[in-house]
Amino acid sequence: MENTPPPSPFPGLITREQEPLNLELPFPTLTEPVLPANRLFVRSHFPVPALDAATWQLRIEGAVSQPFTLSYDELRQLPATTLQATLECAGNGRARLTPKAKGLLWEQGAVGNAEWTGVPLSALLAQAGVAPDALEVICEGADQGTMNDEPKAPGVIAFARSLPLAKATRPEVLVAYLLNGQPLPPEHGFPVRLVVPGWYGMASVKWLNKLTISTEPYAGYWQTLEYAYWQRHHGQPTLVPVAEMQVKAEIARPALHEAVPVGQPYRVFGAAWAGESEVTSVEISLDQGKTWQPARLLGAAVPFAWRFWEYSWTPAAPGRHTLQARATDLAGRTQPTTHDPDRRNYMINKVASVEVFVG
Ligand SMILES: Nc1nc2c(c(=O)[nH]1)N[C@H]1C(S)=C(S)[C@@H](COP(=O)(O)O)O[C@H]1N2
Ligand SMILES: [Mo]
Repeated sequence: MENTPPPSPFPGLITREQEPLNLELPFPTLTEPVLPANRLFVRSHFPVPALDAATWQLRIEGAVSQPFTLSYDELRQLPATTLQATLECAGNGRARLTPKAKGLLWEQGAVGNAEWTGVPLSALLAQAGVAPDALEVICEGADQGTMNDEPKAPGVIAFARSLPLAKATRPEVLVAYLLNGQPLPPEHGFPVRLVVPGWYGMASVKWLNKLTISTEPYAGYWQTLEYAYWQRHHGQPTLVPVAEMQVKAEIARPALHEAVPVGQPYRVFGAAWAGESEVTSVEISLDQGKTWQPARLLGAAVPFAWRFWEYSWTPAAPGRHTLQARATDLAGRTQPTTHDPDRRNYMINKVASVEVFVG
């Protein structure tokens, strides 16, 4: 029918913003550890650029001995790596902050896990010959626009983030062109994006078209005015770019305010991830955090990917109950009970909490 909109290419995702496109996974619908491309959340700051793989180029320049330009076909001929990576937006969970935070109010689902294929960034850096005094790689996307919230960006800017060389040269950081074995969908960065496993999503620059190797720390819009948080250095709060994902468990089921039958076993289910580390345990509390019981980790640990977990709960009494979940990583780091205001509206990993009705 003429007046019917075309079917959504992202069935079931929650629209947080239409333009630019921002879509969230309804987390209680989680079932598969590797999500199909149309179930991955979408986070964009500008309209999706219409790019053509036949004319796309990646320029590598700056503090290098051999600047060069790479075409899509040339990139696809280089030795490739395939890996899983869980990408979480640094603002995921913002809807749970009080007082109400500024920014998109993501609930639980600005996170997803998928399989990516691409060329290790380290190979391109080696080909360019990075100068001995180089510090960072500034990674720029083809999308552009104006940022009008105060403090405003100075006119039209691109999306760009820098990666310190220590991370940029790790084997897991990919210049990716396949998502679950298929070319990237336009919304996820077609034809080529960066994938930075273990780091919050903003590091994985989509529509990648330029790498500038720099000898100075980059202080661009996306790592100062946005995606930066306070660290206390020398007694002074200092803005630092958001980087590694914090350890976190999310409860998929029961969903918030779900009705759960009394006296029957209920399968509490969710996912947990730990940035560059590994989830070593997930625990559940039914008494506001006084005591914790171990949940069961499912499947095998996959580096940089989330891990599903379950816990069998038989509620004994009707009424309101609060379920809490927390994960711990290999370094013994666990989740805080409150959000540290120094993190501003990013890196939200306070203990997950879901209120349900038993009856
Ligand atoms: N070029 C470009 N890259 C980008 C963004 C963007 O707006 N433009 N958003 C970033 C943010 S904040 C996140 S969380 C991830 C989301 O990736 P996805 O949309 O493929 O899920 O992309 C990152 N890369
Ligand atoms: Mo993000």
